[in-house]
Amino acid sequence: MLLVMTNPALDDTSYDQLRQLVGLVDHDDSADPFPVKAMDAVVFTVGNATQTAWFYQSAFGMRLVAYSGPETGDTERKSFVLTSGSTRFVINGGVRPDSPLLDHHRKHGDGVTDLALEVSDVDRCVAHARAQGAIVLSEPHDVSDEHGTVRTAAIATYGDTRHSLVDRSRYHGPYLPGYVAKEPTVTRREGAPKRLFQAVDHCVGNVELGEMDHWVDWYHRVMGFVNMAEFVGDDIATEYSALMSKVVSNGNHRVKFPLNEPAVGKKRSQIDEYLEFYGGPGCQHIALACNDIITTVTEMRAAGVEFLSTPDSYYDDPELRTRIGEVRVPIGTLKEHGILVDRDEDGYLLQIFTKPIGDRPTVFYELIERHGSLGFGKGNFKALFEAIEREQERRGNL
Ligand code: TYF
Ligand code: FE
Repeated sequence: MLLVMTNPALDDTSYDQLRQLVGLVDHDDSADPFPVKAMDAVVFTVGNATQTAWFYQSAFGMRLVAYSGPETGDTERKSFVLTSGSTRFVINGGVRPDSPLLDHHRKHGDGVTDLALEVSDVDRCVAHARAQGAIVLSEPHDVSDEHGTVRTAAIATYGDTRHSLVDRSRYHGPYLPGYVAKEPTVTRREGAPKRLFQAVDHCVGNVELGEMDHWVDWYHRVMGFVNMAEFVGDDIATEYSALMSKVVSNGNHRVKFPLNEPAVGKKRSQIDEYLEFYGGPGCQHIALACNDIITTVTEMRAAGVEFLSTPDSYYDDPELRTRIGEVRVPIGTLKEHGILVDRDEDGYLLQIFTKPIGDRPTVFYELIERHGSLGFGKGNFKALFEAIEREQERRGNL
């Protein structure tokens, strides 16, 4: 059965829209050992949740929808919930000096603590995960308020990152019990697009040298995820990327997790730089699926978001045109905005990458507009990794 969750707390995004946006494939999940519907939320721990919630409203055009904090009875932390289409971000910050969130922040800086997954049977998923040796951080339990009941649990993944498992089928509140609905604190400019992105396309993890295959195997065994075709192997690694990468996904590709490890190359790996500054493995980038990447980049740039620059030679390469064929905008427009383009047997995609968004050279974003392609921009790896290395060099970390 092909069903998309119609989650009352999120804007509806139809199955057909998602199919194009994130590259869904047909899949019957009735025999899956750990059926995953979608990302429930990307949960961040940051040094200043109040200002980060402001950033995601003003620069990423997200809608503030829920809040929990001292004013609502949570004396430990402030927590802001923002959405954009089917995307949900939760931004947490510690209020008291002894908050464990502040310990997390001291160690990792601003980062992703939880890639929360929406599932329909929390108990079944946890039982399977435990049998496969996963560490259960929180046993299945109900949390309730006047809006209903959520059943949830959590398992550990790479580094200090976790996967909360959330069944919200019996819940109608703005996020989780304890949260109150919150009005936006930033007024949208008149005429601004309704939203700048619609869905999370993929979430990438950086792991230690030699650990990538362990985590690929972990996602196979624990979550029943499958390998996607795209990977960065030895050949590309030694030539220019300085990283190896494999992609795992749930059956219908709604949830995709590329996993990177550093490779010993000519230069110091960007993954080593991440691991040093994050203080271990963690989430490296979140790719956001857009309907109109040109408008999104224009809006985000105007709000101060910095993107990696692509050299003119990328667009002036006579082979580019034959490689990509017809795309929906002229190459000149892509060049003007620094947007990369790649084509494979299924179609094409447009993509662009931000610089790291915090103080540490760790977490960044990708914007992606898919037109049939189910890949990750393999044809752009060289140009992309060279752009990342230019930034690494500017930071003195190459
Ligand atoms: O997610 C991906 O695979 C692409 C390419 O450090 C990529 O966005 C891979 C590794 C990396 C940056 C981008
Ligand atoms: Fe990516």
